[in-house]
Amino acid sequence: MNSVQQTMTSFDVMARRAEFPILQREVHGKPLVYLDNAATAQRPQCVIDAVENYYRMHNANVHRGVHTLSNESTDLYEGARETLRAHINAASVREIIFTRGTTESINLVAQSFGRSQIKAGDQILVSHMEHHSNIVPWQLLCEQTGAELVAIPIDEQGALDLAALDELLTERVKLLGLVHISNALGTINPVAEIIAKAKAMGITTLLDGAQALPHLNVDVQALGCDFYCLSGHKMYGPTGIGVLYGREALLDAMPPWQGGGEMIAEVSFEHTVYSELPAKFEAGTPNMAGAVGLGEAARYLQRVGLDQIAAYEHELLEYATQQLQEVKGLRIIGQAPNKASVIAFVIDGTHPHDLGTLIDLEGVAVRTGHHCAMPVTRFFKVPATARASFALYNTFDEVDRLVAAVHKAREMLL
Ligand code: C6P
Repeated sequence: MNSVQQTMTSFDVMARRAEFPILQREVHGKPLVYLDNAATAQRPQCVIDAVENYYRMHNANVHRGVHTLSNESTDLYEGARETLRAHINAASVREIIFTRGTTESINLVAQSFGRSQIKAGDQILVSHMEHHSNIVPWQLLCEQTGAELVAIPIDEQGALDLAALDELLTERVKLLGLVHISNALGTINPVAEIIAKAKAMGITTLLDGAQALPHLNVDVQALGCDFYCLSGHKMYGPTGIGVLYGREALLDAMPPWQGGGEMIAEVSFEHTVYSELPAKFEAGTPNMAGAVGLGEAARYLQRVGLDQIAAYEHELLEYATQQLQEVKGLRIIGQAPNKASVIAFVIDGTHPHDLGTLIDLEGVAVRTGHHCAMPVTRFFKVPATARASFALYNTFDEVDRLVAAVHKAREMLL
């Protein structure tokens, strides 16, 4: 570990590492360096235990039985909802809808809110740095309604063009959908400020928080957004579970998206009465174990402390940025002043996929590709990037391993 950096932080990264069993494994005979956290983070033992314990001791369908296991399962599931409510400071558990993840949360808003509120001629404003999950659901809605999708430009650093945004915020915009932290660039957008402007114009706002939850304290009431979407697996929780936060008045007025069990109060062939929130938007047997694991992940983040995590990851980001910039011909894609711990890069004369394959041989996992944000790679005129994304368990030694692997790969390829 770099001794200067070591003295800068009091964050006990070795204690954190011990909580993640997968970090003990080797890849290609070398200790694993996992730097693909933006794609999915690893799970701590407490989350694995919570899921296992749920299946071993409490598994039963929720809200359906009078028997003991069903009641226990319901209590655990609803307890997780309360944990998530508190974690993002929503006003009520009625505002926390369990979904499969960010993608499903955005699709729910597009199809339920969008189809009932957005019409031909309206505009939906997103940004040029969105993940496909915050582009394609709106394109589908535009095809269905005749609305128009408009993108806020970005600049060469990978920051939003705020002057252009001001011009684009017109009466025609009915919904603004913005990524909180970009997965492809690492940019942290000034979302509170932007939401305030949109709100003043009566525009409904949605934030894609998939990458924000593992790095930041998120307070949906302080942000003032109408909808906030997150994925469990990016914040050390299970896959297949996430949350849609929506302001209660909006969710109440929205029609159900999917029909089925548990989202109804009464059904006959003539007429169906829908359940109250949040059940109205949770058709079918939910992912109970996933919700329990996600609740535990939120508690884990609170125990470690998101402010401490953010400060430590910022040190890692600065060190890695400085070290990678020493590599000849390496260009970092995304150099906005306010960034989370994501570094996307290309090296002149090499293809990112070849780089990624050679880096893997050194036991270091990075993602290569367009990261489901093709407008970004197109904007920077690159076919793809290699992306190292850091989590609370990564170390300065691991940054050194990454940099050594990049140097070696470059020499082999050129
Ligand atoms: N980004 C990445 O490697 P889901 O798949 O629904 O959990 O999350 C989708 C999603 C939405 N928005 C942002 C900003 C994201 O980063 C992601 C997932 C992963 O960058 C997988 S493509």
